[in-house]
Amino acid sequence: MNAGAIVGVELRRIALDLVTPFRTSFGEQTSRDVLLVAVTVDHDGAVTTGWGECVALSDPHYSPEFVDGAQLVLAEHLVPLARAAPLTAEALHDRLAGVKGHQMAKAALEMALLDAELRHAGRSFGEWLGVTRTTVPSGVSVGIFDETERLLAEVADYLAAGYARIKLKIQPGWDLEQVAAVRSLVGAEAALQVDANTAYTRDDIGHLCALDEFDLLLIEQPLAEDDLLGHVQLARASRTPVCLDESIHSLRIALDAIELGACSIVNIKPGRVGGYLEARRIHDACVTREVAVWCGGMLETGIGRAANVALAALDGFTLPGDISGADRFWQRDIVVDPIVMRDGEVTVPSTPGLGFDLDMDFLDAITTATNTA
Ligand code: OSB
Ligand code: MG
Repeated sequence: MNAGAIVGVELRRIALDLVTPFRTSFGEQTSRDVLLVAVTVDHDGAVTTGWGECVALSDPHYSPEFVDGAQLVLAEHLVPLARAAPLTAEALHDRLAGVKGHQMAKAALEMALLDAELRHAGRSFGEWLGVTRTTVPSGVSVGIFDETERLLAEVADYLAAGYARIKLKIQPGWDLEQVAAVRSLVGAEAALQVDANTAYTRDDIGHLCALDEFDLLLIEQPLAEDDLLGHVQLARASRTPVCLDESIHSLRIALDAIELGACSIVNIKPGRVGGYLEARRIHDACVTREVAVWCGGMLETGIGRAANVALAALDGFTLPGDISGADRFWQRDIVVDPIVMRDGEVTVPSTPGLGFDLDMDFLDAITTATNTA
């Protein structure tokens, strides 16, 4: 696509309450303070606005990045580099390479630029990626509760709704008993997996092997982000496939983790790896190596979710993603066409851009701050 000149950037913060608190081993979310990035791009005199969403959470408890930090990095480092000369979304990764880390901030800017380019070209993200599927299976991530009964009731509701796969958040003290209870509730055939968000240590490898009897699709990120060797040791000891989330920041780390045997499945989150283009490269490399991938989620609004659904339609995404219907997290989404889960599937967007149109009245009503950069 043609290079465009960024002629305006808006950094907007919105406050969106979750329909129900979402608890993980690293904390509880009751609402999201989301940073949105709007870029106005001039392509040979035609001016288009594109939107991106930064997936960084309020506190640095999932990743080192957090929303206030991401906004500062965007305003003071990334936007000035992006504005220095016309560019395409594909060129942005290299343009920003001098800034170390800050993948989520970089990804948000790349999304906005890509959305603007695709809208200008009248192309959908799915078509640009070359996907052929029109729907993808929809999985749901289920949090931690005070009581197992509550967990079972939630899981029963999601199953009844038709979700194609259930993911349970686990932590020490909330694992074997709960997974056993859920497995007997859902039956032997149901697709079930767990996510520990780094809550265990190498000393727990024996304990984690006790999950093998529950026929899980995978265990996601049991150990620390930087404990690749620990994950190798667990993968050797257990039958449950090990999947990495927090550890994977780039294509290079993904390839190293696979080659070392630290994981046999990769959770691809575009925000965590610096954008959808790096996400695509990781997907492609995993396909070559016959490593299964799936699309993770970060409690995104309809902006991020639309793009995730298109990405997840690539052929290598052979496992259901954390791409639930918008109503799993939001009373009202910021897009006019929120994701709907039906018969265990969600539909790949086909409109120009990343695949959403904003409900501007609602967006304005929940905006807490707007800054130009
Ligand atoms: O570890 O996958 C995770 C949400 C926030 C931060 C980390 C994670 C999650 C989820 C939610 O599990 C998945 C979703 O957005 O549907
Ligand atoms: Mg995870």
